[in-house]
Amino acid sequence: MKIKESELILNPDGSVYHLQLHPENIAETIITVGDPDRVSTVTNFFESIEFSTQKREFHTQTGYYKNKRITVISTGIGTDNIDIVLNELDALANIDLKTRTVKNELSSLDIIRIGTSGSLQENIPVDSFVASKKAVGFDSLLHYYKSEKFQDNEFSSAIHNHLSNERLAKPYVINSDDNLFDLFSNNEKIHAGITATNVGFYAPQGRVLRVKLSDEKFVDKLQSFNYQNQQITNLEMETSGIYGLSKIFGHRALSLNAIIANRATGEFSKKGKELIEELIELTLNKLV
Ligand code: R1P
Repeated sequence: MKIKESELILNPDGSVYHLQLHPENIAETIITVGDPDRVSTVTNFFESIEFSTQKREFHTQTGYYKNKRITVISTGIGTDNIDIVLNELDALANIDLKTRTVKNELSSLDIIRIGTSGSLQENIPVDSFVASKKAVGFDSLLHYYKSEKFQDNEFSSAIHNHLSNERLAKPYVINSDDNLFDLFSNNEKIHAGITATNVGFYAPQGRVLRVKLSDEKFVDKLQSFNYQNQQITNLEMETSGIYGLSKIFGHRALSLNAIIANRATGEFSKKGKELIEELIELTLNKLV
């Protein structure tokens, strides 16, 4: 079935609408970062860059690291942007843009987020790393997609009951790709974690500057949640969307977090730039 022009929007040059990419511009391994400037922090490690473009917050470069072709793309902040990036990457991989039809043979991408995050637990200190085994999405993105079979409903009910706040939608819970997770789990600096994703940086992550929160105990409750010895380790703004849409589309995803703040102790990293560079180099060397 042909997908209408209003649904799959292409630019006059045939590239996908927001990312401004053609199918040949992307590799099968994709690294996502939030900050457009972080794209070149990653590709500075590359031997060569074959392609670069930027539209809005979506900066993309494709090149080679130790002979492996990798695309690095910035998503900007939040799961609303993740909806755009994941759908357009999937369209590049799995839709014939000329005929506007889904390809008969679908392909899977490896999608690895390298981002920053705040730890919720004292034992996950500033300047460490978290690989997200699960994502808990408070953002509602996945509720718009048919996705029930990919969700961990028991975990989701447990956290929803623990938070006991009827204003909040029930969070969706999605696992990382097992193989990608295992690749990063045998490193002593990387903690295995459960990452909560929310729609904002301030009240949705329990930060108070000038006005009160609707639930002053939101972060306390996230910190005290314990389900079958599993705790929520960190908070950020993209992982659940990446995990949810990757599962639905048949891609493999992993989120790697550089812990730059600790919400339990109030500390903030003094070497954020070096920390993210260390995580980038570690990630690239695991992927080759
Ligand atoms: C907020 O400052 C941003 O930082 C974190 C959050 O998820 C949010 O995008 O990740 P990045 O450093 O990858 O952008």
